[in-house]
Amino acid sequence: MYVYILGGFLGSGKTTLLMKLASMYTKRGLKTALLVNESGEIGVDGATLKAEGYDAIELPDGCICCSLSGTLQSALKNIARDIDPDIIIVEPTGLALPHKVKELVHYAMIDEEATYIIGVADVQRFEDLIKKKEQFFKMQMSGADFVLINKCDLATPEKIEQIKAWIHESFPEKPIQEISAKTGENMDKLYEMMK
Ligand SMILES: Nc1nc2c(ncn2[C@@H]2O[C@H](COP(=O)(O)OP(=O)(O)OP(=O)(O)O)[C@@H](O)[C@H]2O)c(=O)[nH]1
Ligand SMILES: [Mg+2]
Repeated sequence: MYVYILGGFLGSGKTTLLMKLASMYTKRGLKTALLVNESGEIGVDGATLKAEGYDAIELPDGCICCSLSGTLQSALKNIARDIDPDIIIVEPTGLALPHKVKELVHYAMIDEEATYIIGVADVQRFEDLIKKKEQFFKMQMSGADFVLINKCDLATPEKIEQIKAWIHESFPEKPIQEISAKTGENMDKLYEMMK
């Protein structure tokens, strides 16, 4: 069982990406369960995800990396026991610290093969976020196994390169990939990275 945690600020595109990944894995015959701690604009809730045919659990309001840590852990255990998926994708809120979520996953699950954090950065709001919350952004990305620059359909190649360079300077060891979770651009490359 592989666990993917989508880490990124409010509105960066985590839910959009979650839906794309879920459909990609399901099409490839992998049983995928979704765990969302949603506070989002798109408002995809557990019921919607279930209606789309996914095994989905929606966690109540609150943050799964702090006040809801116990709820997260029991949800993970229930998913493993009742659904036994190949893949679990977890979307914390945009204010959560994904490395804390990862620690909780480790404590909760004895049979997970690997847990990865996918960092999601928003090309459109990048400069603004760095201006206002640089430290928080760095903390959110610090545990990421790789960083996605999302919404690349909205930016020029030069802009994308600038952001890539900035992220590379802060995290030289992390692979960086630009994608559009909306149009599906480079999702094939992401899939390769996730294997
Ligand atoms: N153009 C474009 N818009 C995108 C892309 N990904 C997400 N969006 C839009 O950005 C907005 C926020 O996307 P969400 O997927 O809800 O972002 P989120 O990270 O789940 O948001 P929170 O759960 O509130 O933190 C929505 O209006 C999406 O349609 C993208 O690749 N390109
Ligand atoms: Mg969301």
